[in-house]
Amino acid sequence: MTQAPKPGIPVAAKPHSAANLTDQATVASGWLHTARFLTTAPQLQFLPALDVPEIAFVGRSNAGKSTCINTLTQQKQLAFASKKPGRTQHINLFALGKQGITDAVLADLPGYGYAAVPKQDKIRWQQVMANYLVTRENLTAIVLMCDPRHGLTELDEVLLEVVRPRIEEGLKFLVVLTKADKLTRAEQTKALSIMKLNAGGGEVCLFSATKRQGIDEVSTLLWQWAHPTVAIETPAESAPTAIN
Ligand SMILES: Nc1nc2c(ncn2[C@@H]2O[C@H](COP(=O)(O)OP(=O)(O)OP(=O)(O)O)[C@@H](O)[C@H]2O)c(=O)[nH]1
Ligand SMILES: [Mg+2]
Repeated sequence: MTQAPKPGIPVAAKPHSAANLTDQATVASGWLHTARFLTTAPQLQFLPALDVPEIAFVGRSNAGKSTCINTLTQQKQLAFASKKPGRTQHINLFALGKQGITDAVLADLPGYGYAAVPKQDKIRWQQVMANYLVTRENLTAIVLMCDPRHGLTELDEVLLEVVRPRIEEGLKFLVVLTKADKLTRAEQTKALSIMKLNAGGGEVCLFSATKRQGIDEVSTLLWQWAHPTVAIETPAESAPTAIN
């Protein structure tokens, strides 16, 4: 029988959930820290065929994809981040996994929507990306980076249309609201709830590389997606505490 909560004392719905989340984030963060450069390619046909889960970071140019990868992996210059939009021009793959054994891959994709890019290059890139998103066989999840000050752009919507059939088939999907440090608390809450309505069942979270916000949440999700059959052992589960 469960005890009724004492008046005035807040009771957590799941007493151990916060601790478990911290443990999971620690495991996820250690795993992400193993990231190393794997390869770079101008388009899909030059990428190696892989049989481990691949998680792609996509979004508008300058949204913060490369910075997010560097933040999650705790490495300063793994992915090239820059103030100048259009810095990432290839599909860059980073391998993850302990003891040098690759068990997943992160893909940093070039951003789209940068006005100064010549039209031909824009069209070419959109085709490369659509081709990648539709046909990359080991693609397991997509992380769409979106600056909440701009919301979903027309090209974000096009991307969502392209991947919708795969999402319906089980492809995982997360919208990361980047640069949350540029918003007030109230604006963050509002941006989060609006995006939850628009994300079509995908996950949504706030993120800031500068304020180190949302890192545990995103890391844990990526770890879970890459290891769907593995449960993280928490100290409480692996080493039962003595009952006095
Ligand atoms: N304030 C703030 N700035 C950020 C954050 N994340 C990235 N930036 C800045 O945004 C700019 C673009 O970051 P990138 O990571 O290069 O963006 P990208 O999406 O990889 O850009 P492309 O490669 O051009 O598609 C850089 O000047 C970053 O320092 C953040 O969380 N907060
Ligand atoms: Mg980049």
